[in-house]
Amino acid sequence: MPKRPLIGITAGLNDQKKYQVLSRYFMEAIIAQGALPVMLPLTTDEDLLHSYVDTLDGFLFSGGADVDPLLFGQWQKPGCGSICPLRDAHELTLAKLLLQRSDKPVLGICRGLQVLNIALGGDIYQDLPSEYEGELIAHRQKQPSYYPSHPVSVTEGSLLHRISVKTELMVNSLHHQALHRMGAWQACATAPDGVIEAAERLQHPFFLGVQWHPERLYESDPAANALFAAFVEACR
Ligand SMILES: [Mn+2]
Repeated sequence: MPKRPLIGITAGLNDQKKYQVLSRYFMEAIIAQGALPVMLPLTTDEDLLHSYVDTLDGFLFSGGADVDPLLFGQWQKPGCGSICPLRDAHELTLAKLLLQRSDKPVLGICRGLQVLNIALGGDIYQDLPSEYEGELIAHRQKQPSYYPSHPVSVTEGSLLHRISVKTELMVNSLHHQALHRMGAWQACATAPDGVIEAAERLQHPFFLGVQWHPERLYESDPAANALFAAFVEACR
């Protein structure tokens, strides 16, 4: 049996702040590609996180609560949702360590995309419906979460394009925040209303984030499956 790549996955806290919580779909999507998911403890200890970065083969920044706007230089606005300061600090510390090296593939999903953008010096809309300058389509879909609800157009020649082989993808949409000012990476997919739906870092072999939830799509959608397959392959 080939060795399974070890993939660290960030997790959140439950409402009572007692248990760490992680949607099972992230772990199942990683297992489906022959890799071994490792749920990361919510720590800000740099030594401990260094050990994880050294030991594990890749890192998935998963979905979850909103990021504290103070971390990107804004006061909290009324539309901002619930915040987990410990998770913010944990993930930003981990992202900073991962940006210092290029041998550890990174995939961000939903909040994960947003956290990576903030780690790269960018910011986000705290609440799209109350802040977006243009006319929005629905990004909190009414369909079930495993159902694609809006298209995204993918930048030709991008890593995401090479993986998904298409310049238009149908994706699910379960977010009210989104990238605003870009950090030190490139947008590589946008929704019809102009909302940025994916980004990647060209200096890095695999450093990619998507706003949608491929972990709810991969069983039925070849492009979502290809995204996890390419991520795990990069981790081998
Ligand atoms: Mn969307």
